[in-house]
Amino acid sequence: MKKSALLAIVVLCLAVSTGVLGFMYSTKGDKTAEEAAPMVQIGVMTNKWAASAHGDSSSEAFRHWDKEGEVPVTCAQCHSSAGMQDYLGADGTAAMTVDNPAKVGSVVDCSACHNEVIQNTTSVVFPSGKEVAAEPSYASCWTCHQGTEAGINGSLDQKIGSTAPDDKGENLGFVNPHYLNVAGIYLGSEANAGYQYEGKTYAARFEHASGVQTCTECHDPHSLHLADPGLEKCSTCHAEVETWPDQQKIRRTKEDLDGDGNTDESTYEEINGLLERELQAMVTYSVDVAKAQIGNSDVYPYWFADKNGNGTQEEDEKQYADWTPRLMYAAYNFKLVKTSAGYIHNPTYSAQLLIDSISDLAAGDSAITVDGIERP
Ligand code: HEC
Ligand code: HEC
Ligand code: HEC
Ligand code: HEC
Ligand code: HEC
Ligand SMILES: [Ca+2]
Ligand SMILES: [Ca+2]
Ligand SMILES: [Ca+2]
Repeated sequence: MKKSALLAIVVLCLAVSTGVLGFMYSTKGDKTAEEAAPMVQIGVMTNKWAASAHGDSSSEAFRHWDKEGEVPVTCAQCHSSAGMQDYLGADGTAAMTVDNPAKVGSVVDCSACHNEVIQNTTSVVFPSGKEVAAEPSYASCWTCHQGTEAGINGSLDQKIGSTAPDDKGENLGFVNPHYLNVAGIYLGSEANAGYQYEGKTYAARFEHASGVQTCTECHDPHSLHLADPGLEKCSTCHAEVETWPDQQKIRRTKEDLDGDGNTDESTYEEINGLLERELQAMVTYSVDVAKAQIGNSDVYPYWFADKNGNGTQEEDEKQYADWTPRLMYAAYNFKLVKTSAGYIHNPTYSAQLLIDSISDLAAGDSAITVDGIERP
């Protein structure tokens, strides 16, 4: 038997025996058929979940703390089911705060989403302090997929303090928005996940179209794949979509977001073009203003001192240290958009954050231009 299947059965037995799922189905009457139907459904959900990233007990997202022996309170909210219940107050502790470290070895199991608190949720609080009205069907997604930082009222403000935009300072360093902050990107200025520059206005949530608005209208909450009928649902309105990854071919709007003169590109390509252009601007600025070239990589520490200027990290090239406020804002927005599939969850907000980062770098370095870019 596969390890994941075994785990699934253990979790299911635990869940049912401790009554975690009890509130989902109150068994009325004594007809066996009536009682059996929910059990079959639970089995189907369990199988889908066991094959998903949430049920993958070997993943780094759940194994990272094995050596320490416990998941600390600052991480447990999203990396352990017990931590999530502690955060929600579903375990009898205070709500909105994780009171105890969690045992290692747990995943995002049934009880993370199926509990009394989630079932009665009416709003979710984001790292910026913004509280946004939410329904139970996606409140759990928003609670974990909200990152650990805010562009406004977060560590960026604290670290930068009154340092001038192009100055270096002792406290400066990369502020990491963390992974898959999809709810933050999706909500735009309603959650302030991005660093929003003064004097600019930002898009609110991505008002997409009926039936593809919320997390769980698009994602099956158990398999995490696109909910049945999958990409066919997109085809009704986006004829260019036939099979995966055709969602990356979608285009509705016409602005030349990345300013490369090509307006026939897909939204995915425009956002990628902007990411490339922003990275290029960061490199130029780092050489001209910070006097030390920066490089980007997908793995920790994400930003390194590119001493030989070849764009890749060599062994002797350590974590980047020559930060200025402008470079910090740009690096924060870059990682946020890059790791949240911004093109699909909120293309307008994503483009605005990247474009304004490029404009701000240009204000500090006349070698950088925003030529051709059309801000949506
Ligand atoms: C608000 C929710 C939240 C909090 C709090 C949080 N994380 Fe995460 N973290 C996530 C999500 C969601 C992912 C999924 C990443 C993925 O699938 O790539 C993740 C992924 C990770 C990963 C795996 C990256 C990989 O390579 O797959 C590590 C390591 C990690 N987080 C460390 C931490 C640490 C350390 C803390 C505490 C200081 C923490 N996280 C706090 C939500 C959170
Ligand atoms: C990431 C969150 C999440 C996890 C983990 C999760 N579920 Fe669900 N589940 C949901 C959501 C959301 C719904 C749909 C509820 C709604 O539409 O209000 C749902 C619906 C269900 C339903 C159908 C109920 C109905 O009325 O249609 C069953 C049965 C179910 N889940 C069982 C499980 C089991 C068993 C597990 C663990 C193996 C599990 N779920 C794990 C979020 C989750
Ligand atoms: C208790 C925290 C928690 C909740 C609740 C939660 N997630 Fe996750 N989610 C995570 C973590 C942690 C990962 C990374 C798991 C891994 O790497 O195996 C993840 C992974 C994912 C992935 C896969 C990403 C990838 O890289 O393949 C998707 C999609 C996803 N979640 C969507 C959702 C949706 C939709 C909901 C709500 C129904 C939800 N999540 C609720 C914590 C959570
Ligand atoms: C319009 C449908 C739609 C909605 C609404 C939606 N998603 Fe997605 N999501 C997608 C598609 C499609 C992808 C795959 C994008 C790709 O890989 O090109 C995706 C990818 C993801 C990923 C993986 C990102 C990665 O880089 O691997 C996560 C996590 C996720 N979505 C979570 C959520 C959460 C949480 C919500 C609600 C705030 C949400 N999604 C709302 C369609 C949607
Ligand atoms: C009911 C019709 C409808 C369905 C179904 C639909 N969309 Fe859309 N989509 C739209 C409309 C209308 C827009 C333009 C919205 C706007 O710009 O305000 C859009 C815009 C988009 C964009 C941004 C395009 C741009 O140029 O900015 C993406 C990406 C996208 N949809 C992906 C998807 C995916 C993936 C699915 C399937 C999971 C899907 N859509 C399903 C109607 C739909
Ligand atoms: Ca608590
Ligand atoms: Ca273009
Ligand atoms: Ca190098």
